Amino acid sequence: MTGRPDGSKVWFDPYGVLIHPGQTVRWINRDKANSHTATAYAAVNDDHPRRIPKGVAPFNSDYLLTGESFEVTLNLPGIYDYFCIPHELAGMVGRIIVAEPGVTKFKDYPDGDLEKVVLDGFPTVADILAYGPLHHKEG
Ligand SMILES: [Cu+2]
Repeated sequence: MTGRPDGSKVWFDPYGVLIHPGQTVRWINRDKANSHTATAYAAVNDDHPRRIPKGVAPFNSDYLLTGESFEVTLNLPGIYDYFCIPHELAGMVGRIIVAEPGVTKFKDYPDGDLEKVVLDGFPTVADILAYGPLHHKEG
């Protein structure tokens, strides 16, 4: 989690990652100007549409102050979309793909239930599978 020193822009870096089942993802708030959350798309998280695999317990870091961190271990293959509670509508969202080695295709979630600024914030499944960790071009 990071952002400009004046807080005018915030983002997850990387905002797309590819891991294998059983690996752990850790978010660290490296933004000196803002608190952030890493919150899975799910009904229990502020009534959001579910965008994590069926059967997985939705995660929510709650607010992380500068220097604080949160981690989850993801065992089930699939797409895990998450957002930052205060900055979702600023496009602060991210995507984790959990895939067995060699898997090259996943069914994406329907777009209709999210606003365009949010959808535009996600890296594509194809890019994550092709390039691994994805970083925004500019801060
Ligand atoms: Cu945030």
